Amino acid sequence: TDHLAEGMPFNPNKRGEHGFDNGVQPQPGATVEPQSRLPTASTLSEENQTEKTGGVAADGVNWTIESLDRVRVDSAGQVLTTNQGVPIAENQNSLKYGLRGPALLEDFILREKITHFDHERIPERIVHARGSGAHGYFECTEALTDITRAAPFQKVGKVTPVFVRFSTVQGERGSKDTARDVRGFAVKFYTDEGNWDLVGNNMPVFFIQDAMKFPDLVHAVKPEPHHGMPQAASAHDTFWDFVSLMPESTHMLMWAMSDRGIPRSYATMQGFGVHTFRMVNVEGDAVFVKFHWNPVYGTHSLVWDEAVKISGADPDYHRRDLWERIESGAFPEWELGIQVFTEEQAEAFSFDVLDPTKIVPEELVPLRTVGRLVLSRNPDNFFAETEQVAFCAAHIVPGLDFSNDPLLAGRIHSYVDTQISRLGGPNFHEIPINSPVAPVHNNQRDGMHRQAIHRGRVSYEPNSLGGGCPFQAGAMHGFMSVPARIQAKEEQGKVRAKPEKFADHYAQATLFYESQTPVEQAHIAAAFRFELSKVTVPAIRERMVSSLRNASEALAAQVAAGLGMQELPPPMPRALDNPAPPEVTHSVALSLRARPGDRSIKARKVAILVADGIVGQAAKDVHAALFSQGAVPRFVGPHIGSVKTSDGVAIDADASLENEPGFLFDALVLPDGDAGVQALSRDGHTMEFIRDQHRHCKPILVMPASQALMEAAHVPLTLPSGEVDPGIVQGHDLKAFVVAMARHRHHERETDPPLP
Ligand code: HDE
Repeated sequence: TDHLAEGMPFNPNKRGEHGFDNGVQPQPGATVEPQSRLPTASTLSEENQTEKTGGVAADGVNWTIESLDRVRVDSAGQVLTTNQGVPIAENQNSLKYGLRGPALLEDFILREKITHFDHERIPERIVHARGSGAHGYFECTEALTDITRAAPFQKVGKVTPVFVRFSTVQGERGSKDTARDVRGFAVKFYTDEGNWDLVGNNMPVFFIQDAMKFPDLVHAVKPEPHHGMPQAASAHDTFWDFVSLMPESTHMLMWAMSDRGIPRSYATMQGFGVHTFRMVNVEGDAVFVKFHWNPVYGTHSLVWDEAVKISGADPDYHRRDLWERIESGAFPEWELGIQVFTEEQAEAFSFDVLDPTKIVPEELVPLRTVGRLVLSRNPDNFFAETEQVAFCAAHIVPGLDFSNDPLLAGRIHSYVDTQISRLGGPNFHEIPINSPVAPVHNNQRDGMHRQAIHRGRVSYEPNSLGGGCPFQAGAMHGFMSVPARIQAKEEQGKVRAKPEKFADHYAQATLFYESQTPVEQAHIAAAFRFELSKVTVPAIRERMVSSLRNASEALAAQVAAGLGMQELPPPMPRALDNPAPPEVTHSVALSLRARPGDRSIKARKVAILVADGIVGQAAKDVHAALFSQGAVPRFVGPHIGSVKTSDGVAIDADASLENEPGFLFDALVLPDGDAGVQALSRDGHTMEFIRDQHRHCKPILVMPASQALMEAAHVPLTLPSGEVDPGIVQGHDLKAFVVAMARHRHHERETDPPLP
């Protein structure tokens, strides 16, 4: 109002118009600095308090926060207006002729409101429609100047802001989080030299070798076209029909059917760039590189029965988990590992590094940890940020380059193309979440929804009227493709075919399966059994088992038995009879057990059951102890609200047995106090709660009076073998309970089928 009073229009939301001095009115006649995107002192993250938590983001500079400030809108204390800024006097009634008369066409306020509403939705992503994102930063921990000139890797301590989106693949935007599926792991680095999108998955290989097959794969896995089922599931005929006819998908199927397909949290899964990329140094020398994200919290998964139940009680399970971790300050974090190898090394490998159905085993080329990724801030608006973010495999920066992976080649085209229809035109790079922090200058003009107001009359190059600007950066500064020689043999010419090593479809499927622990192997067999049992056409089930025989006879036999097959079908004929012997036949790194993480109990959700008559102090003590170690303990009772404890200690239940069932928690504490235990045992929810916790192999602390609860739920205190169950801690031994929790799950308790 001060500005208006002085007769000068000024919109504090558009500080960019007047430079960075927010709130300072431009003086009449003063030259206004064009908006700069360089960081100012105020972008230091020490001042990056999040409004929701009041917490301070971890060290580092986050330029995106500054660059997005110019578009953030906060309506607190503001008058309601139309999109033209016209104040609206009344927002309850449309304009009518008389109290009971017809609504009037001239009501531009109603028409604007309804018209905007009619267009609120945009098309969902054709794949990866359901996702969740967060802001954060990448910090370089090892300078890579010897192999790349890419900005994020130039100096130890260099911080690059990022936006990351995780997703499922098959389900639609409103589907559940805990489907058995691949997860997307897409990272947008806002580097000093433009945006780099590392659009990866939580599995290091893919179903197909060539982009030509991608629409077929997606059509096969998506809900079947006649009836639109199933949602967020691959367990149906068309998917298994397709993959059983595509033996190249066998390796990826192993990953997808493993526990990787049902992660516990986005924060506890790995990420991979999948394709082989290149890094290029200032001299122009190139090496091959593979990208790995390894979670500091370790790799942890759900069990299938749990995933199914969660999808009913909380379809937003992973979204909520990501949001809550960040709000509570338990920032998800990953290390970036790279595998670096030369083209000559690659030629000697038994597999082709251009084949995206193959990994480079870590035993062959070890991982180098070169940085860390921290997610420290939730978006302000889901649509504006998470929905409108546009990742493109084509977005790379100087110092990086593609390889000739034929799947990657198709992706380089696909992503920009899809954004044009999804986001409504070619200017999607101007949507705030997508706009780079590096300055953008070129002669592209116009198009739908253009934001930039280009000055001058020059929009071509070469020009003299604009002093030749914007000018070419030259080889020292600009992006340069690696002048890699194409290794096509003269006589090959243009071909539609694959190199020979692509034809080995099984060696690495075998490697993966053989490298799993017995528990993981059992889960893979159970997942194949479940998925194929949903297939209605017997010939498809048989074809899949016949293909599996080439990867593992043991696995194929178990799956066949689980499907009630009388005898094994003959193995599928192989494309390549004598593939080159693999360098590595057992890779510890492929098991989830290889990365237990920091072994803390941070962010773990623990239910402490309470009811009238329990011993309040004991429950409070456990709560305090778990909280102090970073866990998220919650009192769960027959109803929310106050609990009358036997010792008069005040406890408020913040969840009920009905609204937060047992499978939503990582661990369980059963209380002391006979009266309270009796009250709990009268509630069927309690029994289900305990049985699910036990069945899903979770740690349980059983205080003395609650032995009776365990008995009432028919849950044994020992393992099926009769030995002590290390996941069940009796008494008040909190230390032992925390140790049991650090192990996450106690699979030695597991039986298939589960105990009655
Ligand atoms: Fe994607 N993929 N993809 N993909 N992909 C899309 O882009 C595509 C592939 C991946 O959070 C789409 O914006 C083709 C591999 C992620 O917004 C689309 C091929 C990998 C995401 C597309 C592949 C991925 C996508 C859909 C084979 C792992 C979500 C909407 C040639 C390395 C990104 C969109 C986000 C999204 C095309 C294969 C990862 C249609 C043509 C391999 C994480 O452009």
